[in-house]
Amino acid sequence: MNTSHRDFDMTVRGGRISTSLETFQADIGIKDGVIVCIEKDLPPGRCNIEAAGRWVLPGGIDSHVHIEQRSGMGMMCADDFYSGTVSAAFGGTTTVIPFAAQHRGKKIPAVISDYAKLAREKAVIDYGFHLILSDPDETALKHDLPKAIREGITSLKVYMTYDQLKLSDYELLDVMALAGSEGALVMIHAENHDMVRWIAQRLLDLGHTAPKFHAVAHDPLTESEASHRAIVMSRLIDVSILLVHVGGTETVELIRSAQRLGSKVYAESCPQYMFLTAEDIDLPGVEGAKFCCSPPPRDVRSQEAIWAGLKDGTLCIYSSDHAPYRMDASGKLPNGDATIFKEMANGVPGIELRMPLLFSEGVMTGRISMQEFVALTATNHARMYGLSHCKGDIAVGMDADLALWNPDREITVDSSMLHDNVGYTPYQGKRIRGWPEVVMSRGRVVVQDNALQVERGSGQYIRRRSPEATVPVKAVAEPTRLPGLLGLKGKAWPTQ
Ligand code: DUC
Ligand code: ZN
Ligand code: ZN
Repeated sequence: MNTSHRDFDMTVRGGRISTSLETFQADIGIKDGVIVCIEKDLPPGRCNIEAAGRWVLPGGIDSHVHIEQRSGMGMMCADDFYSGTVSAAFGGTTTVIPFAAQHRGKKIPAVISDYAKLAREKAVIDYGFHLILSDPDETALKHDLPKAIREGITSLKVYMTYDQLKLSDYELLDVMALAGSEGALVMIHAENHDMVRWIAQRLLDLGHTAPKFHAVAHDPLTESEASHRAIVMSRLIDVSILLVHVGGTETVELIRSAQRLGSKVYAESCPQYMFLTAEDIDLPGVEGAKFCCSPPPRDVRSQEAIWAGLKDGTLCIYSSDHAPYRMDASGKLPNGDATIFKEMANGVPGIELRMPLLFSEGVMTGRISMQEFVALTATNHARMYGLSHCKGDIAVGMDADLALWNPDREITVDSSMLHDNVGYTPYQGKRIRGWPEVVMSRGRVVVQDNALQVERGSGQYIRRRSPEATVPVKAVAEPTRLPGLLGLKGKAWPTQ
């Protein structure tokens, strides 16, 4: 080992390290924010953190969060870049990828630069951006998107529903083709808009306005139909897509079979589809609004399907889809107690509890291994979103983004202990075993002794690279000839 590397700014000592591939006992030496040495019995550095009895894991990457963003329905979410990233850090997450959201009529370069300014002033951990695209016109497709992708925004989210955001199938194909040629990933919110609208109108005609009817309007078939359509479109032109917030059994099944056919479809799920069901929404008055997101939580059978999908790789990403809206006129209740299910802001908070919930219910119960936990919460995000050159792993040369987990710490969730700006949590009262007690980002201690240790604005923008496939494609179907016939250039993703 290079002796100059013995001059550590910090060491993390005596912990049990886990990456997505292995677990072992070692010390970690850090210099200039980067891991420079992983060995047993390292000499002390200028600062030293005792990690005996702790799991030392890569800091989490939450690749689906809504922070300081206006929704399609025009509501500003409750967390800004300060409260959102502080809350993330307290839950073991050291990198977030929120959405710069293009609303119709807005120019993409301005959307990105305005959003970047908000983040620069407030974020306490590192971040990249996705772009939500609602207007893929010629300027966007020919100029603005290629430029944004080259500048490190290598993923685009598109919606198949919501009046203000929805793209037509024609537009979806345009965006997929562009992403394929520029080496970006298309993230898809897949719900059949007209099916949801049609059911909702009939429910309202019958006087069914309570929050629980949100889950009825967003029937699982609305999700699986749109997911299937998106998958077929991506196969048609041989482009990779990622279906976000998958919640339904049938959707998991069809993703699994599409992958067997060689489809380059990847998929994400979130805590709300593993720890909540539609029954949670069935509360008196408007209380159920706290549990309403799209797609909605389903049932115990679909929870099991999500666990199985995360375990067998059908679903490779576990993120929070943190969509924080308060129980007041700013978010969930624009018309107070008279708010009907169609009017509530869509989304649940989860940025702080995402990792503790999976650690407790997954690792501590033996449902998943520690390596699987690391892959699902960090390493796969890094690969899928072009961050694996610096994040998502514990290895020499990587950013020293680490979380020290105490597996013996037990807590009962109460919204008052969380650091977001929402005022409630759908997981109120839940017992959690295991907690990230020390969280470090680029070698800086961000959280220790239950207190924030860094300044606002100290997080950095990460220019992301092209995505990498997280699972090998096993083709059994005939490959499409269309890209060749249409002259679509494909940029192959690197594989590891
Ligand atoms: N989609 C999301 O990804 N988050 C919240 C609401 C929505 O529709
Ligand atoms: Zn969505
Ligand atoms: Zn979301």
